[in-house]
Amino acid sequence: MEIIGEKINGTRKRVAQAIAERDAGFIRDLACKQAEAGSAWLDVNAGTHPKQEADDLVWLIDNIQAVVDTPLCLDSANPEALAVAIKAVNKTPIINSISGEPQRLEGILPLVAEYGCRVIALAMGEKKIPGTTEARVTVVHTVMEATRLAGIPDEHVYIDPLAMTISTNTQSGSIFLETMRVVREAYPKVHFTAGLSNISFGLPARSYVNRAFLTLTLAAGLDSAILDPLDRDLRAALLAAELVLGRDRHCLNYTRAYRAGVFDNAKDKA
Ligand code: THG
Repeated sequence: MEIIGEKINGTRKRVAQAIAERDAGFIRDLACKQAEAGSAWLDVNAGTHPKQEADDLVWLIDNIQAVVDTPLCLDSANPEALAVAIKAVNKTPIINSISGEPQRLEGILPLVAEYGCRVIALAMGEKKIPGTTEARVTVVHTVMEATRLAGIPDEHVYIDPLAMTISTNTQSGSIFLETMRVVREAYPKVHFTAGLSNISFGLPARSYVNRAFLTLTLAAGLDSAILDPLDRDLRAALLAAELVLGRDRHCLNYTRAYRAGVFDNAKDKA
């Protein structure tokens, strides 16, 4: 599974501060640490200042690319900011994200097609996040019709069925899994992704919920996720799940990570 490192996100207080103060060292450090921890992509979100978003994104991108060559996942709903950011990247990025919203499709799909990007598509329309599997699948059909019309291959599309917190709807996990199952049947070539930690928002001991969700969604075919790669327990859960699912040839990833100290090795010996 491909890890999309989540930490460079301007909605986080410490990152917002670093952006405002142009604290390059803080951002570069986050980029290095997430790349070292095995991120295939780094999510870049400049936060919630629409007027400054393009400038902030380019500043973030320049600083990340000064220290790592991991490709980027440009996290913005703003077509103008994305059009500027896309010119600043060294490697073809993932655009995060489109949705069923016509404005977003019209503004962002031409960019995705022109630059040959991958794109994350949220299973939601203009406003509310649909509460049922059926309604989410309906949105996915709309989005897939638009991506195909724009000439984007299905294998460049990452469907995000939307992980919503279980604390306000106990069915959130099963709606996610069921949406994945139905979409996978209709579009076998698309990828899947999720903002993993949303699932546990508002609950105590969140990391257990995140790990259970990751394990179950991996078994159901999740092949990428936006998560904290510096969470060692989460990475250990990921390595163990992929091992059990037969996706780790000669157990190399698992044993290498063990030797690198990703697991709580002391507990293992007790
Ligand atoms: N789907 C897609 N993109 C997304 C999301 C999604 N992008 C944003 C978000 N959701 C995923 N990214 C993050 C980034 C950081 C944190 C959570 C999700 C995070 N949260 C801390 C927490 O949860 O405790 C609190 C903030 C902090 O540390 O300051 O760090 O669903 N396509």
